[in-house]
Amino acid sequence: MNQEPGNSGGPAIERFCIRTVMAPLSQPHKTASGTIEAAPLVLLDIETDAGVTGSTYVFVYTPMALKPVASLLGDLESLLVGSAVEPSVVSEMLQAKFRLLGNQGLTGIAVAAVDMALWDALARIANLPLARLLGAAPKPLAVYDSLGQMSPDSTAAEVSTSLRRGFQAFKVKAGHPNPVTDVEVVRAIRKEAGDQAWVAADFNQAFTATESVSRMRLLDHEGLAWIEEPVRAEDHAGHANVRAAIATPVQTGENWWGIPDMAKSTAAGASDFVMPDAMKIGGVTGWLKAASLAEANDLPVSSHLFSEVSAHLLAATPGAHMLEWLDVAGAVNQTPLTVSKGTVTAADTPGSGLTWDEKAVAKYQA
Ligand code: SMN
Ligand code: MG
Repeated sequence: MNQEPGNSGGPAIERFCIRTVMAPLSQPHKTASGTIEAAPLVLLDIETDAGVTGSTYVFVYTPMALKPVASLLGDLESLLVGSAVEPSVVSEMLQAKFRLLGNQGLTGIAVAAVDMALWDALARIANLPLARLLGAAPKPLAVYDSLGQMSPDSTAAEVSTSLRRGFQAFKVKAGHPNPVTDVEVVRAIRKEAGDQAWVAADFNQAFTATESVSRMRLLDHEGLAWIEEPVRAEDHAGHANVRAAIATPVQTGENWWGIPDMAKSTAAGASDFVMPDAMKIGGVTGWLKAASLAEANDLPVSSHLFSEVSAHLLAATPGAHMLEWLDVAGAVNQTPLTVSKGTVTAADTPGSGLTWDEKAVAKYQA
């Protein structure tokens, strides 16, 4: 029997504030499966009767998804006003409501947005950083700079800048038309950052298992920390086949819609590492379930995008591995993470690391 969010006498939801922005990126982010020119974000603030507001954002990949997600959140507001600030219960109830439609895509995004905003509200009501609310504490986390698909020379220039900012680890979007370019890019990073630099690569689902294995014949001896999404995200057997055929560890998870997808992937032995996306996995509530499943399968856990909340989540995750830095919300967040000696640490302040720059939000309103 699914719980309905009651009014347990604790804080309750009063209203939503929903805004859509196109947040500029430091540069367009090119992948083997498409380019992100700017970050389409839906900002969600949930005001509670405790006088505290929980904030989050969701990254919706394409401007076409901004209005539908905002509209869906508007409908959820009508449903949730007066409900208790109980994100686990609210997420379960909403997922039950979307059972027939499915909790993937726009519905999954909307439910995750509500979940992350409610957890932020809970942390602020408790006057705790989210990591402490989850039973841990902010701590230094290994971080990598997530670079787009560029030429070897452009990549080297980016790495040079990144090194000055304190990064010591780098991921590149591989899958260049000429496979040799992938090798040249990795070697350009090593030339700039040192032979022992941590380097990963991402195929972004662009190839068949056969094509991936063939490409990895060139990359497999470059000491990559991982090759990410070598085949379509939902092709768990394909991931496992590539994993069996190459020496480089396989990484995947950013496109799992909730725990069911993760369970299929781990059951298939699809990867050596996992990287749930805080939004697609189901917000904080989904992440906590994913962290448990990863621990049960002895799989190191990294994050995907959503660096602010991920810095809290990884601090509370056994087997935390790497935090991805791709600053999609930097243009509208006044309290960004800072990188120091290859690590980031969430601020020991209430919430999950977001304070809107209202002038910027207005400037970039979509
Ligand atoms: C990625 C995908 C889509 C948008 C930005 C980044 C990439 C990653 O797969 O792992 O960061
Ligand atoms: Mg990726």
